Amino acid sequence: MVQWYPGHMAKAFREMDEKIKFVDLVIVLLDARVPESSLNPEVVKKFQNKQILYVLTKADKADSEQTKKWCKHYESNNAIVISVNSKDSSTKKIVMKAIQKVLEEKRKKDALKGLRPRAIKAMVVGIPNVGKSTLINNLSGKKVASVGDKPGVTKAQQWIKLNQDLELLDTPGVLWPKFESPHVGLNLALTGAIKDDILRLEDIVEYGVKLLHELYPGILEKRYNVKEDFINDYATHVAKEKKFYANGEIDYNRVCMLILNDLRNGALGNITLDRINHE
Ligand SMILES: Nc1nc2c(ncn2[C@@H]2O[C@H](COP(=O)(O)OP(=O)(O)OP(=O)(O)O)[C@@H](O)[C@H]2O)c(=O)[nH]1
Ligand SMILES: [Mg+2]
Repeated sequence: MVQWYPGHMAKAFREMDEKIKFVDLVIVLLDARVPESSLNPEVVKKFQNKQILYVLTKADKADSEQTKKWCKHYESNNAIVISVNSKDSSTKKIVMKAIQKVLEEKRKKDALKGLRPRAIKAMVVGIPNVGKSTLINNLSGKKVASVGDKPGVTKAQQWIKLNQDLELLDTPGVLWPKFESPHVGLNLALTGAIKDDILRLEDIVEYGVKLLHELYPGILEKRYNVKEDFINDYATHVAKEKKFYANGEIDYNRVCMLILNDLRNGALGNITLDRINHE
C-alpha cells in the first residue's frame, strides 16, 4: 500500500479545524503545473463556507497558456483566482489586492452594521512543497518561515503578523487519503509534492516521459539530443548520450534523476501537466 498520507499529515489537517472560526479568509495554494491534481478535495469541503482566495504558484515554471485557461476555469465557479511566482517582488501587491477583493463584500456588510474593520486573519493551506512558506516570506518582506525544495518542511502551524491589518497562518502541507486516479499521485510525485521514496522512481519517470511526449512532443528529444524511439527506450538513449553507465550497465537511477530534476527545475521548459477536458 502506497503511504503518502502519514499520521502527521492527518493531524495537520485536523488542526486546521481549530483555527477555522478565527480566520476571515483561507488562501488555497495550487501548483500551476498541476492545478487540478494539487486541489485537495478535502480542503475544498472543509472550507466550503469560508471566503477563499486561490493562488496558483510556480506560474514561472508553468505553461502560461494553460495557466490562463485554469484561472478562467476556476473563476467560472465564482472563485477569485490569481497566478504568481511566489519568489518575485511584484507578487506582494497582486496578492494584497486579491485579498482585499475577496473580503470586499464582507467589509461592506460590516460597515453597514457599524462594525469597524479589524485585522484580517488568513490561513494559508495547500499540498506539500507548493510554496506556502515562500509566499508568506514574500508578503512579510523577510524570512519568517522555513522553506526548502522538498515536501514536509513546515512541521507546525505558525502565526505571522505582517502588520496591524493582516495576520497569516502558515500550515504544514497536506495531501488526502485516497487519490481519484493514479495520475494524481504520479503528477504530484513528478512535481515534488510527494516524498521521493514513496513511489518507484522508474515508475514516476516512465509516466512523466510518456506524458511529456504526448503534451509537448519533441521537448525531451531536444533536451537530450536524441531522435528515434525516445518514448519506448528513453533510458538507453539518455544513458548513451550522457554516458550514464555503471559496470557496463545502464545507470537507470541516474537517468531517472536527471529527467526528474530537469522537469522540476524548469530545464525542459514551461510545462503544465493537467489539462481541462471540458472546455
Ligand atoms: N520557481 C518557483 N519556485 C517556488 C515558488 N514558490 C515556491 N517555490 C520553491 O518551492 C520550494 C518549496 O517552497 P516552500 O515555501 O517551502 O513550500 P511549502 O508549501 O511551505 O512546503 P511545506 O512546508 O513542505 O508544506 C522552495 O524551493 C521554493 O523556493 C514559485 O512561485 N516559483
Ligand atoms: Mg512550508
